[in-house]
Amino acid sequence: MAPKPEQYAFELDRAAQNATAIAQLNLHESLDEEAAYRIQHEVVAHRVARGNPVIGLKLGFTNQAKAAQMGVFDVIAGSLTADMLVQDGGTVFLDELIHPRVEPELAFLLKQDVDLSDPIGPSFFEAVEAVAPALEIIDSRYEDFTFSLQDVIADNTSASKFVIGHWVPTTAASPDSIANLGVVLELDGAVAATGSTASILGNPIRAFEACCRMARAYGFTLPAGSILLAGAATVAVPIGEAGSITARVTGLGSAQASILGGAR
Ligand code: OOG
Ligand code: MG
Repeated sequence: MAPKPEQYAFELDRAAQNATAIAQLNLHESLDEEAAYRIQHEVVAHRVARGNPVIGLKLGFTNQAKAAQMGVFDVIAGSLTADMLVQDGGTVFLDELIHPRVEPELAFLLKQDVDLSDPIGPSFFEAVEAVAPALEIIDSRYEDFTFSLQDVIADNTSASKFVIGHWVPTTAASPDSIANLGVVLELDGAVAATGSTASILGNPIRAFEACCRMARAYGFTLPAGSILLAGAATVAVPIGEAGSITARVTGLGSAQASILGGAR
């Protein structure tokens, strides 16, 4: 008999807690995306039960190069919990992670609850109070960082840690202001990847719309104060033995973290 969703959720949560990879679940053989999101919500419920509330929503595969890197082309969403947030300039501890990779991203801060019963919803500038450069550290709980769409959804989209730089208020006066900004990812001060915010769904403003769409479809909420991660602006880069990671976004600033614990 196939394992129950709560068994999959337990296994994925334990893999994250123990920083030990598990074999790929191959959920695509038996489950659709909706069922995979139900497992994800159970995985997140374990974290919430340990005192780590949900503080935001992240998107994955909003960038073509990144999607091609993993061979998965549908936009996915996951929950960000309080224990995942690393202060800007703070430290990421490798002993909590399996095989982490880092991505430069853009973050949005919601100033109002998004009413998901309204099919049109607020515009980006109505809902988003500020934008910030961000780093996302992803860490698939599957061996070899290999998964199907359903597998990565159930694994809370590999969400692991994230760092937010200084928030910059959005101004309705300049709707194109974040549409095409240069993005650089640095490991130990050396350029590891470059891209543009334009590679995030053609314009990162669309990532806000995608958050609303995914929230409606799969039962996420978007309360005021939520942090949204728009998805990577470049491919993900293994952290390896790097001692520091930095994302720089032209005109917005940077997000940075130190890495401690040596390579695993
Ligand atoms: C899934 C997460 C992808 C992004 O920004 O595209 C993601 C993965 O690649 O493990 O966070
Ligand atoms: Mg990401």
